[in-house]
Amino acid sequence: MTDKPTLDQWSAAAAKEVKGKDLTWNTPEGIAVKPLYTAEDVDGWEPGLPGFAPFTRGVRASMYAGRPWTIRQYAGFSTAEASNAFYHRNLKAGQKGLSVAFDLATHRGYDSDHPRVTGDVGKAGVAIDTIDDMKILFDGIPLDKMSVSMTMNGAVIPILAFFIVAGEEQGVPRSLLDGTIQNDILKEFMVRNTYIYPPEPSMRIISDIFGYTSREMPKFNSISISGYHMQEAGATQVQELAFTIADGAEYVKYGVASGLDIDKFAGRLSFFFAIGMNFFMEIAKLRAARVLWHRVMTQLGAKDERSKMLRTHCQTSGVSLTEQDPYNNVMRTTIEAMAAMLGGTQSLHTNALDEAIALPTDFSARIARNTQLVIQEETGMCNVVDPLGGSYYIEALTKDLVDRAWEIIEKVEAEGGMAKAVAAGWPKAMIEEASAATAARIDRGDQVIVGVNKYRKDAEDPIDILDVDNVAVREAQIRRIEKVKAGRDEAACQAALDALREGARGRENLLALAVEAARHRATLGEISLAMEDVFGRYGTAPTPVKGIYGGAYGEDRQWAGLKDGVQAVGRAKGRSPKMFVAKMGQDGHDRGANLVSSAFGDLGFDVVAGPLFQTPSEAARMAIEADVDVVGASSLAAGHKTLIPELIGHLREAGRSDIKVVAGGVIPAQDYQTLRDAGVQAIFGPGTNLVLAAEEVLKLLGHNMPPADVSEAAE
Ligand code: MLC
Ligand code: 5AD
Repeated sequence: MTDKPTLDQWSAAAAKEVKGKDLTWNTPEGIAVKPLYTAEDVDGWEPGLPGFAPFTRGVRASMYAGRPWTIRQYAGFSTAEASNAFYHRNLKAGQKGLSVAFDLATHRGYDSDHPRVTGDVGKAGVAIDTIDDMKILFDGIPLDKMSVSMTMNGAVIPILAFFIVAGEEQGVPRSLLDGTIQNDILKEFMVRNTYIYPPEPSMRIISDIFGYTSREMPKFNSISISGYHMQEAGATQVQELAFTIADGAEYVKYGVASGLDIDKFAGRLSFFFAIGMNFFMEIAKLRAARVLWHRVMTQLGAKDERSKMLRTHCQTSGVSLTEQDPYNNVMRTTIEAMAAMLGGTQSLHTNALDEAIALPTDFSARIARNTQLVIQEETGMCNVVDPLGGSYYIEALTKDLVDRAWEIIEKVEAEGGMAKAVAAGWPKAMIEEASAATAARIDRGDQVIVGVNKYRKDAEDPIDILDVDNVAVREAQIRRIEKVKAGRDEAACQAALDALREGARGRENLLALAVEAARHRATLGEISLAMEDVFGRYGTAPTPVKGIYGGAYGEDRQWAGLKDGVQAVGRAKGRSPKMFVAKMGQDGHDRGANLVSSAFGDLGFDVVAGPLFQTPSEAARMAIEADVDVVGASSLAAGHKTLIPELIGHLREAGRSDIKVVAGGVIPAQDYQTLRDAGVQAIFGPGTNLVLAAEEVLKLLGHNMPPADVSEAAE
């Protein structure tokens, strides 16, 4: 018999195989992942059993062996009719729960006839203006049987009111409504940007919803505390974990401060995480999240174990998917879906392969849904609870993530909680720094994206994508708004809106008042405005991070050459080249705009980072007043074909057609010619290398980089 080999012997054997190369993997969150984990790494760590505190191994004893997670695909586009038909087709094909995506006009509390939203109606989700739209959306879908998630944060009061009244008019009392409202405003201020009101009244709205739903809607999840959008904005998994749990703690504190008993509402709080490509880290993240929430809720004084149980939805990561070689996205999503289920999610959305450029078609939605059906019904993976439990690596990662996230949570708490931290801005800055570092890693090729910065195809094959005609949708919506307004008891409707306005001044429950207004056919815009009259509308200016993107390039020759180029243009002009980064329409996705501002700023451009939500004429005015050389319009929510041509029109009218306009973001190749015909001089789609983009912009400003550098960059 030979002796059991020791860890030292293993180390020596491995070092010999790789000739002494360091096999440690330093992840973006600063975790040094070793090439081997053993019992020593989990000494003193006890994950417990599924269904029992702290729920490390899952919230249910039988987990998927008893009931698989809910296949819940997020969807919505164009009109209520079109989305309703899509839902019916999806349910017939195996989807189990609904999840509504609203358009950006709706998110931001505007009716479709509002002049600020012409580019956005029906584009990124379904347009909902009135209770009639909501009833059509759920036509033929019994709201006492089907659980419905609604991703709504800004206009959460009118949307939830419409949902309640749609149920009533379907014959379903609100006590039987099953579903989830996102209702998570803190992450909106941090990363997603579909807020309407300032932070203080926004937090009151959340407490009002907790109060109303805990009394009246016992089956309804009153919030979906979301880390998803943080990861999409560039957060590391540790940041996502920490800020999400800290957000949850903050909401609980506000609920308690508003007079609610913690155990009366905490059992209906739910969570939402992103699942990216770091497979084992994502599995560990969900396990760590449950441990952390249990700890936080125990500290906050919850007694009922259900109040401390973290139930979550997951969505595979949008940013991990690519426009280039899009069929790779099917594999990426499969891997991510497996991480979500091995981590023990309750509900899951799998992204479609055309994610990086458009909303799903029936074709791409089918593959996305089938990804989950295949895992559930063909693989046997659901039959064993937490099959990775006890893996040295998974358990060690879980423990490590708990410890690292806890450090950040303690910092947040020491500074007075998440609302204060968000107001101070440091969580957002941390996320943007991580985002800039990731962009630089990818652009430099240090982090591989197959088909983008390695193994790229010479030419991409076009795929069929969904294109929504926002002009037609808007016209149809306006007709319905007019019809609803013409058919209502105007005096009763105005009285209900006045009561809501008064309630906003006082302390009455805003949701209860909005339900009354919805019954009287007040529109979403009217209900939102009644509260805006009292609370005001909130806005922020971006503050791009400095030195992170450029810092990653260090002494890089190509980078130095570009900086020289920027200086050369500056000498010719007598000042640095100036770029205005414009965000038009209701699209609050600012990751791309912030990255461009950071990278171009680091190169020496004088960058004017425009505020969110400008109209094309406001953007044109600001560009002219700042006397910029180029406008970079960033569009991630499909409004580009309306908004960018309008911007160019305004510049021309003002006699400033010399100002160059370039476009970047989620712009499908099919739209390039339309934009070029309108006068756009360069287009940077998803996966654009910012260094190459800067070269092209310099070229537009009359400076050509030496050809040697160009070929080097393309390698
Ligand atoms: C579950 N159940 C079991 C069981 N497993 N019973 C016995 N044995 C088992 N093994 C019970 C549960 O207790 C529950 O009943 C019921 O079955 C349903 O299960 P669930 O686990 O609660 O699932 P679900 O209803 O799907 O709820 C999941 C959730 C919820 C709690 C996470 O909040 C949810 O559906 N969230 C979805 C959020 C979402 O889709 N968001 C989209 C965001 S997109 P009971 O009676 O206990 O309730 C986005 C993108 C953008 O945000 O635009 O930016
Ligand atoms: N339908 C389907 N998926 C959507 N997403 C956003 N809007 C929709 C929609 N209407 C996806 C994004 C991203 C995440 C925010 O949800 O593409 O992954």
